[in-house]
Parts: sequence; structure tokens; C-alpha cells
Amino acid sequence: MFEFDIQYRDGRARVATFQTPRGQVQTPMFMPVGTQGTVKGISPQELLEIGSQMILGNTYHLMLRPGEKLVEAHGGLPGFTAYPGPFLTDSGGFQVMSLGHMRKITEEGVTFKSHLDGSAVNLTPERSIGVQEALGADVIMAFDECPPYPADREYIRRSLERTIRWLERCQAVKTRDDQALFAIVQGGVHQDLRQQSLDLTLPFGTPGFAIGGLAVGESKEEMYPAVAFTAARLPENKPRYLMGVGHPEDLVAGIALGVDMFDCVYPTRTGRFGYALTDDGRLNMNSSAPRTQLQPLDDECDCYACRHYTRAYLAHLIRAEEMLAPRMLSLHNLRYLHRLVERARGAIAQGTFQTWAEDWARRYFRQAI
Ligand code: PRF
Ligand code: ZN
Repeated sequence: MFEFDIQYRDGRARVATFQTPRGQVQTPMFMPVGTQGTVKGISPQELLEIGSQMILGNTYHLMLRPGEKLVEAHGGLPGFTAYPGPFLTDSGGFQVMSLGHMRKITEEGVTFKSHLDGSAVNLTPERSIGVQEALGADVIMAFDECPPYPADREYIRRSLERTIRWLERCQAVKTRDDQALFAIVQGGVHQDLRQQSLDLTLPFGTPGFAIGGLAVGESKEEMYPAVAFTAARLPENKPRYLMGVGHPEDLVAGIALGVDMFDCVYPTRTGRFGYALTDDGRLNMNSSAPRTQLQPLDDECDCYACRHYTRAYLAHLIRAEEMLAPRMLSLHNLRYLHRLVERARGAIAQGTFQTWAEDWARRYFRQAI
């Protein structure tokens, strides 16, 4: 059911197909984030048009509102959201740490106050799996602890050991065989702790593995070696998912290091703030220049916004605070990242990934616009 077939390799990068109950996806892929059961401002039809393959949902938000039972009554996330393709849900631990108040972590799980009404909520490995089974995604994530950055070594070590005990509890209560449970490797930016986490996690033999605990405030000089170290030690024949990453350059770097799956709010969030991603860097549509420019956001892009609108029109919409503006910039940015991974897959298949990546980075960081 969850077969992962590698078609091409180029250095450490690979192109593969990943079979899920709701269809096959091509990796490397970027997953748009649909925290509240919607990719902000983008319809399922638009997601399919721009080449989205798998959508990310969140246990934390959906269990608090509207509650997983209501989603389950619609037949899970596909029925609830009308997006017919594959879903992945995150387990909630990371979101509790970034959004919950008065968090308390114990061996049992995490207690916190809801960011919606302040009520006390408990999230345990058992509850996380129960919620994720009700939400019905194709890929579900183990309940883990992602330490903040910076954190002391001893804390990271105790937390990665607890994450293993939580993984064991997740696997023990899981009942659905049409959902793949991915384990999450932690260990911060410390090589020996990453190794310890790998040693304890790999024996679980889950159908995929995630690299967690990164992109939490550390520099890229710390993050990339941690990704390289971890990815190189994950099984060759299973998908590798770098959680919460990221920026275009992180996708290119991650793919070079053998990562297959990515997710991040960046394209939609930066789009809502008026920024457009292009091969020449990030275009600030709030600045004065675009107000009179008659070219599209990105003349190499095939998204609806780039095929129909000028920069001047979109800059006008932003200044008039029209809701089409954040929608169109989000749509474009998502298409940009999907096109970026499509081009990476093409280069890997041709055996030209290294030079493609160098050319891409040279142009992207020249920041001509
Ligand atoms: N664990 C989980 N979700 C996550 C992360 C993690 O470490 C990250 C780290 N950037 C993003 N999302 N469960
Ligand atoms: Zn576009």
C-alpha cells in the first residue's frame, strides 16, 4: 500500500514514486500546509491545477476546533475539505509547543491551555493517534517533542529518549492499516544526539522517517550538516521528510542531501504579506516599483495570476486591501515551489542536478529584482 520506488538517482538526490491509498505522488515534493483544513485562500481545484500532491493537516488545530469527530463524520479530511488527494497530518506536539499556553510536558504527554478558549487540554501519544485516525490522512506522524532552540544538550537527550517511548506507544495503539505512521528523528544540531536518535528510531521500521527538530531558529550552517548527517543514515528505500522546511534554497539543498518531502507555511504566509517568489529572488510587491510594471509577477510561471495579471494590477489590489491579492500571491508562490521541485526532479532524471542547483542558486541569490 505504501510502496516507495526510486526511479532515478543523482548523487544523493533521488526521484521516486510514493504509493498512498489516495493515489501516487512523485518525490521530491512540497506539501502545502492546510492547518485549519484549508490551504489559506486556495480551493482544492486550484491546488490540483498547480500540481499539489499531498496536503498537510494539523492534529492540534483540528482537535480543538471543530473537533476530530466532526471531521470523521465527513469521512475524514478528504470529505471535510473536498480535496480528493492524499493528506498527511502532523501529530500536534510541535504545534502545542509553538501555540499552547502554560505547557507542561511529562512522560504521559503534554498538558496545555487551548489558544482558543484557555481550557485545559491533554495530548498524549494515544490521543494523537486517535485524532489522526479520525482525521483519516494517508500519512500520520508520531507524537514527538521538538525542543526549542537553543536548548541544552542534556534536555535534548532526555527529550529524544522520551520521543522514542512515545513512538512505541503510538505504534502500540495504531489500529488502521491504511495509514502509514512515520517516525521522527530528533537530536537538535548535535551529531552524537542525532546518531542516538537514529539508533533508537530505525529499529521501529516505519514506512517513512521524518527529520524533526530543525528550522527552529538555528542558522543554515547548523541546519544543513544536521540534515546531511541524518538523511545519509536513513534507509535508502523509504521516504525521508524534512519537517517545516522551507525556503526555496532549503528545498534545493535538502533535495541534494537526499530528502524527499517538505512542508512549510512560507509560500502562503509570505504571499499574504505581499512577497512573490521567483528565480531572481523574492519580489517585494509592497515596494513602489511594481505599481507601474506591466509584466507578470514571474514571466516564467504558468500560474493563473502570472497568465492573467500584471504586477501593477496585483500591487493595486494589495494597496486596496482586496482579498484577491493574498490569494493570487499565495497561489503563485505555491506554484513556484511545485515548479521548483518539478525542475529538480527533471534534473535528477537527466543526471544534471548538481549543475542545475548551482545555476539556480547563483541566479536566486543575485537578487536582481
Ligand atoms: N516535529 C513535528 N512537527 C514538526 C517539527 C517537529 O520537529 C518541525 C521542526 N521544524 C516542524 N513541524 N511533529
Ligand atoms: Zn505565477
